[in-house]
Amino acid sequence: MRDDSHPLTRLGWSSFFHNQLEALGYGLEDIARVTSVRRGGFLVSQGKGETLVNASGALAHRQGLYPAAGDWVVLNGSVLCDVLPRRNALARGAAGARGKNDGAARREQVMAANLDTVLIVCGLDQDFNPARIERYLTLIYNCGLRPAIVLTKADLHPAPADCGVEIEAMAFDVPIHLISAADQTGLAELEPYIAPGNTIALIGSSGAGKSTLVNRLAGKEVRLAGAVSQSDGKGIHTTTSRDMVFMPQGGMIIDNPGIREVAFLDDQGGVDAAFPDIELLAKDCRFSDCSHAHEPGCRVLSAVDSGELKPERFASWRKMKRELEYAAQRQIKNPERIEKERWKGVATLVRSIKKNRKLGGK
Ligand SMILES: Nc1nc2c(ncn2[C@@H]2O[C@H](COP(=O)(O)OP(=O)(O)O)[C@@H](O)[C@H]2O)c(=O)[nH]1
Ligand SMILES: [Mg+2]
Ligand SMILES: [Zn+2]
Repeated sequence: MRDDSHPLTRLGWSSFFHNQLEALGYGLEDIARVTSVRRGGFLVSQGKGETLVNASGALAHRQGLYPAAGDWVVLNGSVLCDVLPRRNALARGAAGARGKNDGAARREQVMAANLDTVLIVCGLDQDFNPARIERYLTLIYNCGLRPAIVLTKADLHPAPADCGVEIEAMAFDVPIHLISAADQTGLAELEPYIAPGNTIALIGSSGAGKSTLVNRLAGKEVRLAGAVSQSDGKGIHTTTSRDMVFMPQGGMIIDNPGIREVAFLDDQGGVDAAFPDIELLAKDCRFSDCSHAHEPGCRVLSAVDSGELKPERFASWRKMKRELEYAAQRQIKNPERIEKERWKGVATLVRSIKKNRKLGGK
């Protein structure tokens, strides 16, 4: 669909979703986008204001289809009755599930759907933590999403550029933006991410500076930004809802889609994508299935010995691999797999139609 005047286009509607409509039997007038997930229902928009709706009972029982912020949904009057297949989704295991041997680890939770970019926001105060950025990168890659890194509060650091260089060394091709919301430097670099129709999500720890960033980009106070709590040094949770903010630039920002703890889904190649230096070395290991633990002729271990690969870097790779192995054992479903399962039926149908055509044509 290339009808720029349609109100849904402003919300990010694209041919990807439009092409599904006919097969699913829905009309464009039934479509809305979820802008907020509330205790009492869902806020949705069709391009003119927002309305509160409830999910149908049938939808509530379909696993993996609980609507998230950014989802395109189908309305039947004021009832949300279906979720359109997602282009992508930011998802993790249920909060607090890491390391616990209960059913919670199996449940994956979609935090935000249909995103163009995920911005990792990290403050250059006590929040600065390269290992955490690595974890976020892996999560984003595993979800098939595109990351960018925002190092904010540059005004609080004596040598902010050094932090940029340090992150650059581990994040390779990921764009890095050094900004300060306080003195408004570097903000212009972020404008392309929120160009008309684009949707981004901001992730980062509480107190990192996400809401302040949204406010500066919006040019007014649209989010509640809070001080870092004095008592425990952790940020107080000033962001309780998962709201989508409509930016004057024409794009949409989902501020803080509820990550408190990154619990990993099974490895979709995300670790390798986040550690291309180690992957490159591993190509020269004597054994192709080398685990880089004790094997003779291991190129990765020799690089650690020679100082070519930093021991901390190697340690965080090992830690990540261990966590992913653990998560994989839990048989967690990822959103991509849920989508695949959903479409398997359709694909089988299409194949059988093609086959019949071929046979008929002979
Ligand atoms: N000095 C400085 N403080 C900032 C900056 N950005 C945010 N802050 C402060 O950091 C605290 C947490 O910010 P907030 O936006 O609420 O973080 P959030 O939890 O990630 O949304 C607030 O006290 C902000 O005023 C910045 O660029 N420089
Ligand atoms: Mg906030
Ligand atoms: Zn090896």
